[in-house]
Amino acid sequence: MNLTIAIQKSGRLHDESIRLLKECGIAFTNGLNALKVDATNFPLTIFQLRDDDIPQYVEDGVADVGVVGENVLLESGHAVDIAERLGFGRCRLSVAMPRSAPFNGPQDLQGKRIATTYPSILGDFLKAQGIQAEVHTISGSVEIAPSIGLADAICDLVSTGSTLLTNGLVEVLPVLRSEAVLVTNRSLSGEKRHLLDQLLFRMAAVRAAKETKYIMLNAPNEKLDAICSILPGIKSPTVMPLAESGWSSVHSVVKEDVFWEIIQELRDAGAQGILVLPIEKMIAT
Ligand code: PRT
Ligand code: ZN
Repeated sequence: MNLTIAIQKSGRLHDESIRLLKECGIAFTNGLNALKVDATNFPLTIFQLRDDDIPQYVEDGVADVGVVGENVLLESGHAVDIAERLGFGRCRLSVAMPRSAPFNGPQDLQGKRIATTYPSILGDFLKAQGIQAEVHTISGSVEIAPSIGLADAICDLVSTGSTLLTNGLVEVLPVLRSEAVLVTNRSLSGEKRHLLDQLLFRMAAVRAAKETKYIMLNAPNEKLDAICSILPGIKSPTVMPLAESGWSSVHSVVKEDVFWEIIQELRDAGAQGILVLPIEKMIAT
């Protein structure tokens, strides 16, 4: 029995979804153009669909799990669980207005016409903020709505902000931060849950590796205590003697987000010949 995963067939989330599966060691034979692709080395079948259909398919159990933007998931309102946040497809859903329009706070949206493809998320947001505005649901090219007189403001996805800029709009109010998420059907069988757990385990190892670097350095033996206290490692650093007496090599791992601070501390503590290497997979437990 295969676990089935729905991913976007083409579009912004497709390549990263495939990359995620490949990084988890999943291989496919038949071309990736097919609607249905079987993995060759893991009991997994991939369905390639329009992103908008994925929450429904996962809720109905047509696919067991799926990769979809949180924005699409929330707008759809389908009942699925989020098993993992995937860290790609990041964007925000924001209200934007023409550059010339005055905006001093959410109350300035009162009575305004806002065009969007996200009426549900926007409607909930406005309600929570106590703003009464007219939500105009349109199916695309939201950014041109103000210039053609269809709306006073828009609510759309923004990543770099260049689409807003070229249409003379400015982001005035963030509504939602979104990224791709792995969603799961709520009544997976024990067998499928077991396969999903294996997949999640691999994803965690890939993510941990991306967040961590392997570090090697040389240090005079009298400085080892100070250096080891800076480098906690998974358990503790590895210390090996160098051929030159009185010197050792120290190997450990460091978190990407504190990496530069740690390098500076290590240099100050007497470390030399520091090498930093990427880690491919990391299984910490
Ligand atoms: O064909 P299908 O229905 O599957 O695809 P789609 O056209 O509906 O979706 P697609 O591929 O455009 O986006 C898929 C998902 O990517 C979205 O649901 C988001 O979760 C995520 N994502 C991340 C984005 C963006 N960034 C993004 N910038 N989706 C759309 N945009 C659009 C935005 O709507 C606007 O038109 O890009 C434009 C703004 O980009 P910037 O860089 O100019 O700010
Ligand atoms: Zn879509």
